[in-house]
Amino acid sequence: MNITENEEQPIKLVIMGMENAGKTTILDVLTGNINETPNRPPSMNPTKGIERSAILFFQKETKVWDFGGQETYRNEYLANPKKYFYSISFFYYVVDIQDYYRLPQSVMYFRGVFNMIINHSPDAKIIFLFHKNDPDYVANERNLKGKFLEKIEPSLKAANIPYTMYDTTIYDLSSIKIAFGLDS
Ligand SMILES: Nc1nc2c(ncn2[C@@H]2O[C@H](COP(=O)(O)OP(=O)(O)OP(=O)(O)O)[C@@H](O)[C@H]2O)c(=O)[nH]1
Ligand SMILES: [Mg+2]
Repeated sequence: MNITENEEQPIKLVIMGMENAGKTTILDVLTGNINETPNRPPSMNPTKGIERSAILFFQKETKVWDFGGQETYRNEYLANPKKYFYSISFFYYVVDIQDYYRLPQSVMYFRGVFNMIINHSPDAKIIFLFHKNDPDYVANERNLKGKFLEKIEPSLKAANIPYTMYDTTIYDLSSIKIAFGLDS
């Protein structure tokens, strides 16, 4: 795809990760649905399938695809990659760093979607959000961020794919905005 074609199409930004990781909450911060620091995690419903919306991202009209992370949906995406993984410019992968039990599944899910990205959107920019990095969360010896990276970095390096990462929490809205290039 050349640059001209690219500019004519709206940018496609995808956000994926396990169920309950915080994807929809993160998008609510970007759209202003959440505009002040909450006292406790807001009550959210699991996303059914994919929810599409639009945001301004680096001053450009951008289509956002919020991929609900429950198991049946995850299986569906991986079984039908051509339907979901085309023309992605930005691929955000959210890891809940407080969710010890889902970490191995999150590693597996990332591996699955990473293969699809390589095949269908090899130019996608990959961004990890290590989310629920709450101020009162004591990063104990479990170090889920380190464990996740240890498992997936070899594949990223072998494929020579660049990536960036951010630590985010709803208790610091700017941590989320910065990860999407908005304010400071
Ligand atoms: N402690 C904490 N909880 C959070 C944070 N962000 C989101 N949550 C909570 O995490 C839960 C799940 O949030 P959602 O945004 O619905 O998660 P999701 O990734 O969209 O889940 P699916 O739609 O099922 O894939 C909700 O109870 C949120 O309030 C955070 O930074 N810290
Ligand atoms: Mg959701």
